[in-house]
Amino acid sequence: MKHILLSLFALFTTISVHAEDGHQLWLRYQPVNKAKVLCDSKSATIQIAKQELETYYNGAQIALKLDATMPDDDGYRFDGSTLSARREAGLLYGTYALLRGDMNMESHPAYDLRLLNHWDNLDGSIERGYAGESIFWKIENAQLSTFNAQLIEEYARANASIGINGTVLNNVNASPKMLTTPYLKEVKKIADILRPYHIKVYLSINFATPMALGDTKTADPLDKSVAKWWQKKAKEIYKLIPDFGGFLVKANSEGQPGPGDYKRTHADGANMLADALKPYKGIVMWRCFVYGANHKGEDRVKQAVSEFKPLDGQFRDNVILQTKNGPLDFQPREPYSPIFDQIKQTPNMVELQITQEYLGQSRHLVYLAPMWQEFFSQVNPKQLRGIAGVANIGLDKNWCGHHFSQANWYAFGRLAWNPMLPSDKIAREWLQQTFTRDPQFVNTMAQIMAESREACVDYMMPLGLHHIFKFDHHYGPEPDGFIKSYPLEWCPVYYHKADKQGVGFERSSKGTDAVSQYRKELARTYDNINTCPENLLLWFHHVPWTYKMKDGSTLWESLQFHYNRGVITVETHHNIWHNKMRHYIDEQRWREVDDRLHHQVENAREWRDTCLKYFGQFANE
Ligand code: GCV
Repeated sequence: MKHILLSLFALFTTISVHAEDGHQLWLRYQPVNKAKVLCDSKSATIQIAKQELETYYNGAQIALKLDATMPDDDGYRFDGSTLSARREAGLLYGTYALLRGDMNMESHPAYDLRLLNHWDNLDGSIERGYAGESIFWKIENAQLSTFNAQLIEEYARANASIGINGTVLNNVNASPKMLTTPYLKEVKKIADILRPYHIKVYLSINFATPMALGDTKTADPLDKSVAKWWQKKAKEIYKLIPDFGGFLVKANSEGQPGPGDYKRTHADGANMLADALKPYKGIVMWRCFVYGANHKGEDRVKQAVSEFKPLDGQFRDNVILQTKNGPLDFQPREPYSPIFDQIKQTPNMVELQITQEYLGQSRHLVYLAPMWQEFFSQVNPKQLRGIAGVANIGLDKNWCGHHFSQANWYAFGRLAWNPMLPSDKIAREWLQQTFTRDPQFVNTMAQIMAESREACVDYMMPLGLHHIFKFDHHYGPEPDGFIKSYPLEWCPVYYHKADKQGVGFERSSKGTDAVSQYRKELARTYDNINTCPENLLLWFHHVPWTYKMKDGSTLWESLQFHYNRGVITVETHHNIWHNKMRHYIDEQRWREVDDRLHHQVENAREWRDTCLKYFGQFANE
């Protein structure tokens, strides 16, 4: 820790004259070096808190106190002179709250589980990563090579500063190698660095690992040799990492192995793993992102409920179901996943995607907090056990590829702590810490951030259109996309169903009846074309081109309006940044953002032109 602070200090002294590369994220505190910090404990966590406060706190004196009467583990209270918490973690979170100028005297997290999910492969590549290679995994000369320990500590500090307390270190499309001893030893080294920052490590596992490694003949969860293998493996893991968090599992989904390969259920599979982890208090996070297996042919957005609802109540108490916010796949706008209405006895976690797979990746400025808040306005945050975010972090100097993509990492952490925090407040907090406190800059950019997600929906897929991306890499439009050898659920034409009558997917009671998976009042609202919110119209209905929208325009006119509005909005954003924002901040970051905004405008125009040309063929027939 000491060396990080010293090197950061050295950096600060040169910052004012040199360009900034964004590596410091929102942690650009200026050293004050005047606070006296009183505390008894010498633990590593307290030492971190102490050093941060001694260096950066702008008060004369502060005491850190462990207080067993505090209501939860991670919350903190500050009375003007003493920062109290039940555990050291709370003191650390309170420290960072003070440093960001948060005057909230008492704060408690909504969830115990606030996790990042890294889709990092063991060869260093990252699935849906747009900011360079993995910070954890690297192969050199065909050998596993170790990570940069200082970088991992910086990562830990950044996460602790926003309250994240767990991380899954590898891709859900997991390699069986992950659980071999050389890799587990690396995991132990990472866990040792993260521990003082109160971040637990978790691993994604490949369900067929024992068989793939040649240790068992099958991966059948009801086979004794298989269960035994997992128990032994759990013992090995916990010997190395006593506070290991548990497993994240993608099973029988997109080609991954799972209990279904042996005609067993997801509950059979999850419970077998849960039993292996139970003696050590480990958990299993079992993903509900499944389609194309048992319910092949059914509307894809219905399949998770069809698969998991009959299993509700059959899971061990250390299993949590982890489900994406929407029923399809991290689209710019989706209704929430009805799993959250249907699964009542098993704890649920929501999985959000910080990396912008479908929202312009790290090339578009799209602030995601408003989208996540839309989810929390539909699904009561209190009914969830935890929250996971698919990380957008890589080896790029600025961690996230786009300077403004850092805001999504930051916002995820802040919302995981308190899902009710307004997205505008988070944006302002982040802008002030990351760029400047100048109110002109902050007001303007907060406004741009607030508009950015709706602009993206407008220029990509307005009015409930979805999944009309280019194949595989999901960047740019391909509304005519159809590949015969691909599953239909990967083809854009399956989703928009444009023909000369209209456009949209009929999921009402007249169609696939996906609406019936929602709670009653909403099911009724979505079912009726006249009450269905217009921003989800084509998600739930196949709508005639001449359909009259609420403002009197036809559907086709409205579609054109939205695509054009999206483009105009990002053109305006770019103009403002280009012409007005330069003198507020350092040249390097200004230029890098400017380049990306320029590109974003071009890409938005491509979306508009391609989609309107394609849909126009039908609409104007
Ligand atoms: C990790 C989508 C993505 C895949 C991802 C998958 C999942 O299909 O395109 O890259 O795989 O979701 O969440 O499992």
